[in-house]
Amino acid sequence: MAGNPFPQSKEQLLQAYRTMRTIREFEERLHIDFGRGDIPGFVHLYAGEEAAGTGIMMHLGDGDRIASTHRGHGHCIAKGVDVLAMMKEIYGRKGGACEGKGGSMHIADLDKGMMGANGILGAGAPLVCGAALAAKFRGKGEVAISFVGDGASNQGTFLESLNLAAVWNLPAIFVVENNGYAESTSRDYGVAVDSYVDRAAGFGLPGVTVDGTDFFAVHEAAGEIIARARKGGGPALLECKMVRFHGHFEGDAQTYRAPGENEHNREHNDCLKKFSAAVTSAGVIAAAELQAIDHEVLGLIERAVTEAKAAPQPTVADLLTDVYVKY
Ligand SMILES: Cc1ncc(C[n+]2csc(CCOP(=O)(O)OP(=O)(O)O)c2C)c(N)n1
Ligand SMILES: [Mg+2]
Repeated sequence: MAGNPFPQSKEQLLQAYRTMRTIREFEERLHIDFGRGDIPGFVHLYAGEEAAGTGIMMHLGDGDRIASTHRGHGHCIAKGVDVLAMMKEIYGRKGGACEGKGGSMHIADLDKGMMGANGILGAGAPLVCGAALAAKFRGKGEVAISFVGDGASNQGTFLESLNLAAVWNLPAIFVVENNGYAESTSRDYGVAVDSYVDRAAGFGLPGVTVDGTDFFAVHEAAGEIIARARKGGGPALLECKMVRFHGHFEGDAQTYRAPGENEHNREHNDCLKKFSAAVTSAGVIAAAELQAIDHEVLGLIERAVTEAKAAPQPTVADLLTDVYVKY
């Protein structure tokens, strides 16, 4: 094997691939199971967007906090939330990350610094200001990261949070996951500026735009922003341009897409294909090593679904537990 031309070690590259592949297979399986009518509630899939969550979260530890969105499965997996507990949660079963009472849009795991997915657009950004303020007082160099979609980036909560984070010089990072749509509305219909870097500048924050389907670009940009925030350098905005492979929600007929758009994205904008091509052509990882990971991941997802289906549903008595957080 040739030398490693990437800034990441081989171990880190394998970890990145495993995380992205786990998210992809988790989501593709949900797509199938939701279609069969096995899953209650609403489901929004992160397939196609894996490089963003993965490239960012690899820089974080459990003490760093994130606030996610309605499209949160990938953020959870990349932040280290247990995949078996996540599947149970989405199936609405006891033993789930929130004992089966939250479902797809409310997965949280405070021990992992995952403050929660969120069905309310823009709700994560103020939470992250609070978490970042606490981190600043603790003085251990922790950061807090808010994820927001291009549509939700118009919410007042998000814009106020940018201002607050800048005024207080918080170790807060705002990631705009720009997949080009808010439900069926094209981004250009709803956001006046072309670049989120300009929008960040209006609030006094530095901003960077990267190709969110390129793991290496995301990892590098996020690394710089996070390292600066850890040292007291203040907040920043990171825009990741990306594509979502599925509809806005499962069941979306996607009539707003151009003909062949999904096929084009799967062929040319697949972050996993790009990553695999880069590491194998550089001779750093053999295709067989990636295939071995694929095999393991499929086994994990199969086990997660089997365990979720076998787990009991919450009882009426469970309605009264975990209503208030105990400190
Ligand atoms: C405050 C609020 N307004 C509206 C909605 C309904 N809603 C759910 S997702 C969505 C679009 C979100 O688009 P974007 O922020 O780009 O995220 P994406 O779904 O593309 O990941 C809307 C309007 C909501 N959940 N919360
Ligand atoms: Mg969007």
